[in-house]
Amino acid sequence: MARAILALNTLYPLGLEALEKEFELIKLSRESDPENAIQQHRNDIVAIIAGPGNHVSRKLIEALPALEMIGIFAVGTDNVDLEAARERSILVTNTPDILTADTADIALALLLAVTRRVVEGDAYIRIGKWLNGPMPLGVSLAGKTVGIVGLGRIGQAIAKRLTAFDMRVVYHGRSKKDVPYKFYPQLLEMAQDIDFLVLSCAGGTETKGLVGEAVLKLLGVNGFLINVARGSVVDEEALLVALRNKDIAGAGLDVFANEPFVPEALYSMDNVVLLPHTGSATTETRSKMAALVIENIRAHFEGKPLKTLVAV
Ligand code: 8YV
Repeated sequence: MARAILALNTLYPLGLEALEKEFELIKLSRESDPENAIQQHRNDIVAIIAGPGNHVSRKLIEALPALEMIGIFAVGTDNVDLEAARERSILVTNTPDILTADTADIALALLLAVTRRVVEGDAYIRIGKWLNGPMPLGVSLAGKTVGIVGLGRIGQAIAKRLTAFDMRVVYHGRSKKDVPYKFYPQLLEMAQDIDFLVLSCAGGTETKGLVGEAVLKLLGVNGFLINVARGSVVDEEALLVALRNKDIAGAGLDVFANEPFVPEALYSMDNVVLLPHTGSATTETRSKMAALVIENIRAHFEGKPLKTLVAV
């Protein structure tokens, strides 16, 4: 039996070539009839490679009787039905740690960009507006309070950077941690005490719609929201209303509910900065992430221990 890998993601920039000698690769983006390609190879597919945009559903897992492992090209695992994987003892791996610094940097980039009007300022020069006078003023960061939702590895790296900017950090999450920042068991309470809300928690059912109308109202007219977690954590409709009505001052968003589709209403708002899910998008980090996905797959099929197994 040929061993096949169903590649829902191409592991850019490294590519899948390293696996080509050992496995048949089914690159779904290249298939004219993806459903048919899966059906044809269903008994041979031993591994799936998937990025955050690729939903590895119970239906897909159950359709593949030889499936042994799922290699996620991300730290987040919300795109995989982990329960369906557990029931079949299918191993799941992800890419933690190596993307922490870059993702934390993007949170800071968004915070700076939206408060100091960086994108707006760039356009101001390019379209010749500076010649007619100065642009509107921005908002200071030093001395302000930031509430982080999800103080995991990425959240802590964001906190470290914020501290260097002379900001006060507080946080909300599932549990209190051994850190020098104030913990809020209730998000609503934290929202009314902060200037900026930064989301760096896991996606999935537990955090779905966590930030809705009530949180945004408490964040307030001078508050900014930064999301480098998952679009699902925010009630996108409520956010659009809050931004339109100026219930909050602005937002920096790297993630959206239905990527790559972004609500068009956001395009024309100058109090938002938008990025196409680029938290880990550097050549260095994406190369390391791709290498780790490949390393885990190889290790499994050579009977060696996996480097970054997700507890399912
Ligand atoms: C993705 C991410 O890995 O790690 C995550 O959970 O969301 C990103 O870093 C990246 O978009 C690659 O597809």
